[in-house]
Amino acid sequence: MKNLSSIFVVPAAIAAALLLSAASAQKGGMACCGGAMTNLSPGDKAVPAKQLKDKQTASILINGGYIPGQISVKQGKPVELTFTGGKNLGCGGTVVFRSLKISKDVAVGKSVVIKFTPQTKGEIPFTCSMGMLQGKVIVN
Ligand SMILES: [Cu+2]
Repeated sequence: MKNLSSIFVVPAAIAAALLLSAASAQKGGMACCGGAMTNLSPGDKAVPAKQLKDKQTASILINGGYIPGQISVKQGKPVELTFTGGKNLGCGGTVVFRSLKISKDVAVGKSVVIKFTPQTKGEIPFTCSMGMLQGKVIVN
């Protein structure tokens, strides 16, 4: 029986590895997020940050992607983004704003707040540690 089970397990592992490498090759990136991630792109709708008196805030769930994947903010006003780790966090547990030199870790069920003040209009991308999960802050 021991021999029989190993005969079945090995081909299954090879098939899974082939599927994973094929999926990552299609996206042209590294396999840091594995096959579990479903929402790798930021989507096409920006959600406006909540405007408070002296800051603007938004909450983003990391669960197979960023939900929402795009947040619009106003130039020159402090931004506070709360990232929360969902069950399907994967390597999304590190949030990187490369252009702002910000990198913070978050665990499943926990939150981390990232603060900055956008000085120029345009887009500020954020990613997972290896750049597969992508989101952006749009500064208006
Ligand atoms: Cu990743």
